[in-house]
Amino acid sequence: MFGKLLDYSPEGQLITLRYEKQTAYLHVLTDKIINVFVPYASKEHRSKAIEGDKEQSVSFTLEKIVGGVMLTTSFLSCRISDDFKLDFYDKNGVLLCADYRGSRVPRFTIQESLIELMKQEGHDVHLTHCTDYPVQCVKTLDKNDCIYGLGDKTGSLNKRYYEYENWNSDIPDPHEDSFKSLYKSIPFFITLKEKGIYGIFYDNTYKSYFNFGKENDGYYSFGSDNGNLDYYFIGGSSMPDIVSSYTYLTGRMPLPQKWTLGYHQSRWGYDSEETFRMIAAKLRECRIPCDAIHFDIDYMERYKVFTWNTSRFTDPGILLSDLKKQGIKAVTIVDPGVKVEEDYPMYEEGIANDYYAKTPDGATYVNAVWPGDAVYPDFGNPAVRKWWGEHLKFYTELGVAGIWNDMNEPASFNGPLPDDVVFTDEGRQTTHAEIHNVYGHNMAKATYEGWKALTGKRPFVITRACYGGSQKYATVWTGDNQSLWTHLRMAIPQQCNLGLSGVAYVGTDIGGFGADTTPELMARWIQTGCFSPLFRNHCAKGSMDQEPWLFGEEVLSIYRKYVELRYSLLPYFYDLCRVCEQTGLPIIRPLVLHYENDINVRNMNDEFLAGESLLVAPVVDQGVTKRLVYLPEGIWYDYWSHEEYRGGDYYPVDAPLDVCPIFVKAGSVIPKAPSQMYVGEIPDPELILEVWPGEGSYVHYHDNGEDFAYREGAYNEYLIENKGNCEVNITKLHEGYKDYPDVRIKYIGV
Ligand code: MIG
Repeated sequence: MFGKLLDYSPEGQLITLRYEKQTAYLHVLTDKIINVFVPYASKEHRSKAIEGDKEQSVSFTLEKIVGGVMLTTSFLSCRISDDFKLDFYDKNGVLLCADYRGSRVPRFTIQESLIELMKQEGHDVHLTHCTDYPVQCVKTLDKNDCIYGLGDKTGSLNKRYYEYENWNSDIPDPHEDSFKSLYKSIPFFITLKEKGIYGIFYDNTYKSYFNFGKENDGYYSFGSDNGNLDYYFIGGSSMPDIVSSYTYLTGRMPLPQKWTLGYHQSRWGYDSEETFRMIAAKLRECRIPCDAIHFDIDYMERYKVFTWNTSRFTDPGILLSDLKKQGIKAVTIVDPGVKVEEDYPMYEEGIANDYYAKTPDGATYVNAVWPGDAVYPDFGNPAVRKWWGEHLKFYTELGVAGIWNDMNEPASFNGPLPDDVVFTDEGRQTTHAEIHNVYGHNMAKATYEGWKALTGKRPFVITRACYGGSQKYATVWTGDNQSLWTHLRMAIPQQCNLGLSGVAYVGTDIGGFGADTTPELMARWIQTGCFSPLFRNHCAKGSMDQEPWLFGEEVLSIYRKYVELRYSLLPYFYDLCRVCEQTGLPIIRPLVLHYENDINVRNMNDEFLAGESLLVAPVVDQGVTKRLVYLPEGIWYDYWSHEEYRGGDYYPVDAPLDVCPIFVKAGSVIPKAPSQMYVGEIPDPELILEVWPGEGSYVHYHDNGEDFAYREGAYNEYLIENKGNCEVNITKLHEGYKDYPDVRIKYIGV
């Protein structure tokens, strides 16, 4: 395809490779990140994920070798050969990743004669597993390679042997392991080898395909329908190092407001002032801590965004301020689809300014969503983002505290948007085919920036659809799951892989969105869910109510126990957010992130870490009251009984309905808060430091939890050294905020 390498020329850190049939580029961004670029569609990268110049000045060498050129940084080498074959090596010369040179051979073909018959019965028949895409890259796989990441895909943690597609999709059917796409497209994956590790960020927004060894055990491929071959090869010394480089490239979750880490109550179907007042009152009556109630589409006037129904709500401003007095904030849903209706200002203004997507012949493109016929704001246009952002004033003025962006795949009720619908990509005209996977990203960006400008506070934006890099703007949830045990189980690898893909602020609908939950499932879901950064019970209209008090006394008290656990751990979660902002490390982590050399955790689907100190092994199966827990190397303590365990082994652990097995790593310091009904109920709470046996050190972060003053230094940072034997040293690493009124040290296990 490329032919022979004719010559190569470096210009700064960009190397132009001239081949017989095509020119390609390698760009050394850092000693660990090399961009590979073949400009099939455009000379520019046009990345939506990466903002700003990520090149750090580093030295590297280029050396002519037999059959090609060797590029070497202090961390990586890349052998560049004819036909644009690239082979990456670590700094010791160990091969990490080679381009595949053989011909493609499917592991599986189907008997021709059966195809028609199978299709008639409705089977999904693949004629060949060797589809070629216009943009494509095939790389070798070693026997024990495991693959992680790729965002919100269903199925297991390890993506080896599976295939996926990136095409943001709103699929209301129960999400299954075999689904190729869901709402998000995050083309980043990490390959963990027996020895060695690397990541690849394939920055292409068109419909993309990933086949991780399903076609053939010896190679994997990624490709797209259109666009450039534009990927970043990321080397690193460990998985955290890779995640850190990926988030250096695409951005990190900014520190959220503290209250957003509290409990959220939601339901599609809360549709009147009385309902919201009743829910708030019930939460308080049942002593369930809660910081927010979500307003789903029924608060609007006929599903028109930027309106509020005034027959079912006498005065939303008063309602919201009454809720706020109880410590409960309002988060409102805002969908992208704008109702086609004369005299509706959003519609009229958008039409007058040409702010909606168009058909190829220049008419406004109309499809349908909740409000009926609807038009799609062209969020790739900066003027549209600004306009939308300014309109958010409607919500800020009423006292709304956060925005929940839904349906932004974008979803459509009248069939999918055709590929050729015309959108804008910044200054340039483009098509739905290219913009689809970043539509949610651009909407979240509009919401984030608009909200920030209006309030000066850290915006709380939730989005359903996103692309790589959306973590800079929004929190995500995994969309319409169902009240199924399989979905509770799936939530673990799904959130872990989102975290490895840079999206740290994640959650699933606790209790399940569709279908009806059972008391037992609810009890188990709250136990896992209380570790999700986004901690929200939500369910669908048409399914049974699932507020915590509807399952009897036993479940209510279990529910309360875990919401209280979460509230006590808020300083710890907030610290994890700070770590995430600085390093990109997620909050919910698969064990493999910290124990990558332990082969027992490479396929660990039913345990996870919350930060480095807590290991959670929830029950995710009906009727189970005892389970096997694997603990990686080191000493661990049962959170509840303080019993000591030696890591590197499996242990049977009791888990009656009210117990979620949790283990604390020896030497941990866990910062905790006194119990509160909402963040800020106690204006200036004390800090409780739980000090576990063993030695270790911990950095605790403290600020006002709301605005951006911390970026000017208004925060405190404390280094807490656990010296073992009930000895602790606290030093201030940074001072710019008030101290705690009191710091209480609780030694565990003495
Ligand atoms: O077509 O707004 O995923 O959380 O409750 C359904 C109604 C639209 C889908 C979201 C869900 C939300 C629901 N929405």
